[in-house]
Formats: sequence, structure tokens, C-alpha cells
Amino acid sequence: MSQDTEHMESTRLLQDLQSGNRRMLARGISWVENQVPGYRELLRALPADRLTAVPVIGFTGPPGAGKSTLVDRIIGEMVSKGHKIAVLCVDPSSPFHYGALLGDRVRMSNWFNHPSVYIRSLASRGSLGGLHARIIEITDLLKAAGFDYILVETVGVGQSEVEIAGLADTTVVVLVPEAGDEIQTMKAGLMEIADVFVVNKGDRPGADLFVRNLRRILSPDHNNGERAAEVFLTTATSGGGIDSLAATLLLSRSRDHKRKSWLLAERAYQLIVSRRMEQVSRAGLRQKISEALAAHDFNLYRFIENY
Ligand SMILES: Nc1nc2c(ncn2[C@@H]2O[C@H](COP(=O)(O)OP(=O)(O)OP(=O)(O)O)[C@@H](O)[C@H]2O)c(=O)[nH]1
Ligand SMILES: [Mg+2]
Repeated sequence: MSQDTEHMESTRLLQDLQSGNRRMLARGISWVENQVPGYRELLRALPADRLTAVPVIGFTGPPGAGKSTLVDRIIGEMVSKGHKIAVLCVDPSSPFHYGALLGDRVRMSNWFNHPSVYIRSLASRGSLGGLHARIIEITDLLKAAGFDYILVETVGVGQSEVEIAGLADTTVVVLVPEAGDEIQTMKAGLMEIADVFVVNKGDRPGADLFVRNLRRILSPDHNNGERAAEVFLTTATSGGGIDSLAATLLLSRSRDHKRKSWLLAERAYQLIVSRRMEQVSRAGLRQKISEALAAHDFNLYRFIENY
């Protein structure tokens, strides 16, 4: 594509996408996913007011905690109040976890054809490189496409829950009562990123006790006097406790200036890392190294200086 054609295409795509054309939205997302020429132009043209006004709510927590079931319920609450909702399901931990993707489809199947709901699964295709940058870019496309709230589900393992904090205006950490014993040793990272804790599977034994313990641990006395995250008890399967959780999430807004700068800096960091790494691939490195080895005085440190 010539630059002019790229410009025209991305301008038209943005207009169509803003007018609510789902097919064009899907095309925009695949432009971003596959870094099709013109995608940067598209991102640069996104309207600033939408990007700052639409809240992203991130749901993270261990596999099977009930995140998808909860999101399904939250969609119900938000749609009943007249909102348009986009949902992004990401599983960065297991590239070939098709079961989870299928599961999300089944659990959110109520909403797949609803005019106010757009659901998209994002697979990492075996590589973590750039995934966070792609999620950031896709959530921004969704904001431009006229949704009122963007819900993002990620499985919380290792680093991913910390990174979702930079993505979401409100981070919801979903736990189950069985996590009670772990709570004392819960990773500091998880405690810090949560704006809201949900103890789901409230129908299981020990749920009330777990909620009490969690509230105690989170109280300002235990928390250097800082604002404590709210704790909700839910039973996503039956809908128990969902209305008050949803009421809080509906109040999610882009935050004060300091928090906003922090969030944008996190996003900028992910985007810059992704761009810098674009030219670097293992396959490419193997090829170049195999050529460079022929020279006999190969030095790894001199070699990488060209990157
Ligand atoms: N008993 C009980 N089961 C629940 C509850 N919420 C969800 N489940 C069940 O827990 C299982 C996992 O639910 P999901 O919503 O797929 O959990 P998830 O956290 O999205 O799972 P992954 O995306 O695979 O990490 C399903 O069988 C749900 O029916 C609940 O409140 N109580
Ligand atoms: Mg899920």
C-alpha cells in the first residue's frame, strides 16, 4: 500500500468503526493484531476525548475463579442500564488454551449476538512479545467504537496481574474462599493492584470468614493508612452479590491527574518496549548468528550492539 492509500484506508476504517460498524471494528482489531500497514496511522487518529472518557475495567485472578461467569453477570447489569459493553478475553499464560476460549464463548453465549455487546478473545499465539501493547491498542479502538465500558479478562499468573494494572482504570481481583490460607502470603503485587476484591463462589464453605479476614488485612491499620480496596462477596453462578459489585464498577472513571499520568506512563512503557522489539525475532537472530559464526572471531557482545 502506498502511504496515501494507507491514509485513506485508515481514515475510512476509523469513520466506519466510529459509526458502530462491527465488521469494520473487527477489521481494525485484526489490523492491530497483525500490525497491518496503516495501523499506526489509525491509532494516531483516535479521538482523544473517547480515549480518556471510557473506563477500562480489568478482571484478573487464578484460573477457574469465576472471572468469565462474573463478567457475564456484570454485562447483564450494565446492559440493563442501557450501556454498550465491549469485552476482551486474554489468556497470556497458555497460548494453546483453546478450552478457555471455548469456555468463555459458552459462558458468555447469552451476549454473543446482543446489539449492545461485543466480545472478542485474544490469543497470544505462542509469543508473549508485544501482547500487552496489542491489548492497550485494541482497548483504545474499542473506546473509539462507542462502547461505554471495556471489560478485560486476564488469567492472573505471574507477571500478568501486575501488568493489567497499567491497562485498567479499575482492577478487580477475583479470588475464591479456598484461597483463604494463601491470603496471608498473598503476593504483595496482587494486593497493590486491586481496586476491588471479589470473593466469588460465595456458596462455598468459609466464604464469609474469608471476606472478614480479607477486610481486616486490607483495613487502613494494616495498610500504611492508605485507602483500602473494597471487598465484595459474590456467587456468580446464581447472581448473588452482583448488583452491588456492578453499582461500584459503573462508577469507574478515569482517575485524578496523578493516577492518570501513572496509567499512561505504564501504557507508554509497554508500547515503547513493543516497538523497540519489533525488529528482533529469535528466528532472525538464529539466521544472523549462524552467518556471523563463519567469521570465527564471533563475539556475542559485539553482535548484539547492532540491535
Ligand atoms: N459454586 C460456584 N461455582 C462457580 C461460581 N462462579 C463460577 N463457578 C464455576 O467455576 C467454573 C469456572 O468458572 P469461569 O467463569 O470459567 O472461571 P474463570 O476464572 O473465567 O476461568 P479461566 O478463564 O479458565 O481462568 C465454572 O464451572 C463455573 O460454573 C460460583 O459463584 N459458585
Ligand atoms: Mg475465563
